[in-house]
Amino acid sequence: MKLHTSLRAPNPRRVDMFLIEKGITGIEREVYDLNAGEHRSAKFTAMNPIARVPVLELDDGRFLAESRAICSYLESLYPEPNLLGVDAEERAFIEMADRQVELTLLAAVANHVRHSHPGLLPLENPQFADYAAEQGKRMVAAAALFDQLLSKRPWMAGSRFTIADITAFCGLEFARLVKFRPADAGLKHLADWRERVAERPGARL
Ligand SMILES: N[C@@H](CCC(=O)N[C@@H](CS)C(=O)NCC(=O)O)C(=O)O
Repeated sequence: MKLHTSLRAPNPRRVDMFLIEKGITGIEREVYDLNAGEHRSAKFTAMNPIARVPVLELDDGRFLAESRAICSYLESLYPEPNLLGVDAEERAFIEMADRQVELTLLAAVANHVRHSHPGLLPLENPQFADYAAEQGKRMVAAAALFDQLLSKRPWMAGSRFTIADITAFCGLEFARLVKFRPADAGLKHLADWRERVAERPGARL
């Protein structure tokens, strides 16, 4: 297998953190410079027509895109430690939590950063300030929502660390580019959770 990826981007980071948490090593990597547009090359879009990283090249020559799909595939090959759920019920609830984190928090962070940070102009051109501002509000609202959820449970999907925590952590790390930090926003439960995740090996990228 070979991972086609990039540095400092939240979705590639989700897969990298997943790999570390599961102790999976030895996967070859090819790193693309997104700001230089390397992922828009004919070579890359032949692997993933929507020109997004990460992409996992399988040993049979097929290309698997989408961070969550890549993680699901890797979990089927390397079941332990389990991060996606041990039975149908737990898998469904972890997927629910992960999708809610992705579609609210991570999406709002990504849209806000992409439309407001000058360093993202090569990827998001034109940038729309009004849209950035609205997405910034949604980012804060989503963070507040998960802060409330974490007052009732220790981890994003319930009682144990799962892929939903990886998705949320990678989203919040990307938000640091616009200086958004749960602790500064007074979101104590989210800040405490973030500190616990930051101590994990997968967080030290
Ligand atoms: N839903 C996709 C999103 C992938 C994605 O948006 N990747 C970003 C980096 S975090 C990217 O490739 N951006 C390139 C671009 O915007 O041109 C996934 O989960 O992998």
